[in-house]
Amino acid sequence: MNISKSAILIAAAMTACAMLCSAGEPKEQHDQRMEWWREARFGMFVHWGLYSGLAGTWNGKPVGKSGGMEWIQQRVGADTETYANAAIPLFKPSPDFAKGWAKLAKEAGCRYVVFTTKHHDGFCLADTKTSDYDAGSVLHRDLVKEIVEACRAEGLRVGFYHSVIDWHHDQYEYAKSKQLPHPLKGKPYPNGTRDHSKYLNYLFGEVGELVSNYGPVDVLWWDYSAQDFQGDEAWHATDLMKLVREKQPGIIMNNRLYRSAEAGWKSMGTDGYAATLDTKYGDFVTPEQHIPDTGMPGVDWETCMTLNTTWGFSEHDHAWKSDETLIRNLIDIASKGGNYLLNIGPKGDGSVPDESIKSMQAIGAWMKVNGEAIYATQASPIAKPAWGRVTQKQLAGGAKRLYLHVFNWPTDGKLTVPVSAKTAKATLLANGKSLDATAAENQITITLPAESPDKIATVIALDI
Ligand code: FHN
Repeated sequence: MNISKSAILIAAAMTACAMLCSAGEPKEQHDQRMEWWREARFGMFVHWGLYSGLAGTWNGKPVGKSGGMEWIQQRVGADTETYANAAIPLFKPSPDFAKGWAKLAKEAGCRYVVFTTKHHDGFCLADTKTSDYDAGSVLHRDLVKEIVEACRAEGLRVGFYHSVIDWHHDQYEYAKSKQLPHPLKGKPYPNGTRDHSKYLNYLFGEVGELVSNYGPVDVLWWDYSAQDFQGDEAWHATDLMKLVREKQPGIIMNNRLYRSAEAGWKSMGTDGYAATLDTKYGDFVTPEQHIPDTGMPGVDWETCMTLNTTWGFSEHDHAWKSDETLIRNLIDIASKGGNYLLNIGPKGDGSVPDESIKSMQAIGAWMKVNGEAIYATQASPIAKPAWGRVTQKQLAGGAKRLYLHVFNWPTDGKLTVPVSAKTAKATLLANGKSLDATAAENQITITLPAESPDKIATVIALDI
């Protein structure tokens, strides 16, 4: 068959295209950049700022018992001056607050920490030249520097959360979006007409400092866009991401400068996530407060979640998730090939609520024994079994190791795994004790001890 020269050229071009992530980055380079993040599986989110000192209380009364108290300015409809006058006196970071965070993250088994350099209220934790609504002007400290140094001292990767929404800046044109929140939403601009491009100059300046002044930054966690205000129109997103990548070539960024199906969001709902991502919009999709039922095959994704119901500290929110829920969430997410970014909301002095410390330490105790079954694993090769979840690793020589995370211990002492294999070797991960495993046609049956060693999740390593 005589294949025309142009057909060969077209096929070659298509192959080259397939090898490139749509942002023009070769696939192997993209995979290499994502490698540490994909292996990490578990990070600590930190929401901390002026709202933390208010602790969900305004004029001596609880603003609410649930929901994000980092939104307190929006929830009470305070302008920036009223909010700042109430909040600043209560925001008194102790000298070594950041070391406490970093030690807790390390103890929990987290591999990276993402913290709020600026949330929607617009207050910057950095000592920035771009604003006097910052820790440098108010506290004569650079809190970003303190946190980065503490995290690095514990060998943790560092991520900057940065809100593009800004309730402080007097040129931020909040009227451009009906969907994004603002304390003055629906009201005329108090300072007359606004010029959003001036806000963008500020945004680029502040982000430019963050990616220039603190050494290698591993993650930039943007937050957030709406369908009616996103991307280049809202944030000059293409140029903003270009600025960041030029300063930090290895950085990993989420998709939240955009909000569209091809950027991994189907709707305004935080559950409207799509397992599609053109990487020009970012490197991972960010399901919030939920775990996609079958994961998000084909894209990198990270579920972010609170320990109770609020991201920022609230003295009224006692709806703490159980250790079982948190550990099984981590396993569930890893079994679907995702990352878990679990949030703490420190108080106004930077101290971490006792309940949060206990939760993170409980996860750490489980990870100390079973971390091998989470770190650097891939999604399960089989559908979710009734007894628990599965993660996997490729072993040298072509063998495969399945990690069987058993939540529901079989009463008859027999665990069936629907995989076919010629040989099977099973051990309890915690102590290396061998277990009897028989390989049949399409399943392997493992004989278990009468009692489950770990009531939350016992891990069996099955080599096939
Ligand atoms: O509005 C924020 C919220 O306060 C919090 O920071 C979460 C974390 O993912 N992001 C936005 C809501 O989606």
